[in-house]
Amino acid sequence: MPKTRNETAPPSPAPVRPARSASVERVTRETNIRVEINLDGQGHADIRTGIGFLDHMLEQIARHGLIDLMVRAEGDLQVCCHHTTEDTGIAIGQAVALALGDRRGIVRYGHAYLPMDETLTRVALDLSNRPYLVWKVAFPRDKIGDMDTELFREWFQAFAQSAGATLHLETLYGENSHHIVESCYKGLARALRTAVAIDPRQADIVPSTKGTLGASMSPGS
Ligand SMILES: [Mn+2]
Repeated sequence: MPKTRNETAPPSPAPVRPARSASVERVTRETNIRVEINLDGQGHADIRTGIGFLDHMLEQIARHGLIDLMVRAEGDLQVCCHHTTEDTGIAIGQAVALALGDRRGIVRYGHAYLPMDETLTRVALDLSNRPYLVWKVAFPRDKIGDMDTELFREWFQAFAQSAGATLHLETLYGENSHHIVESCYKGLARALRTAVAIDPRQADIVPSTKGTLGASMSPGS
């Protein structure tokens, strides 16, 4: 008896998930920002904010998060770095939230202990759609390059708010301000990499007992 087509057909391949990508354009009287993100990328960074040190930090998110990230920012740097810093946090957070969609299948939680020479920072992240920042980071110096170190809290607050993330950062010890802030961005990158990953055991499930992590969810999930 001849074999049927089904008996000889190779097993069908696992369905391929489309890459989770998004783009955001955010224009105000203070800044003009464009962001493109691919959460399933390879860590490619193409960042130009007009602030060299901020570029260096945002590149860490891409490289250590395995996220492809393009950022173009034209801000009122003649005023100071404040608006450009804060608004890149908003726009990158928005892009992460858009790319995550209904957050189905994600691991949701991520954390990292990030050493950098004498500095150790702990980052814990919940992509809960419940924005909250805990910031226990202090800098010995007021400035790094052109940037006031107090601006980094603004960046992480803006990111947590617009990404819909509960985000806790604490520098446990450290002396060099450059290392301290860089450990925060690298720690965020590592925590994000874990939290946005698709968990194969719950790939079609929204990881909440409420059944939703969507934008219109009520508090308490
Ligand atoms: Mn550095």
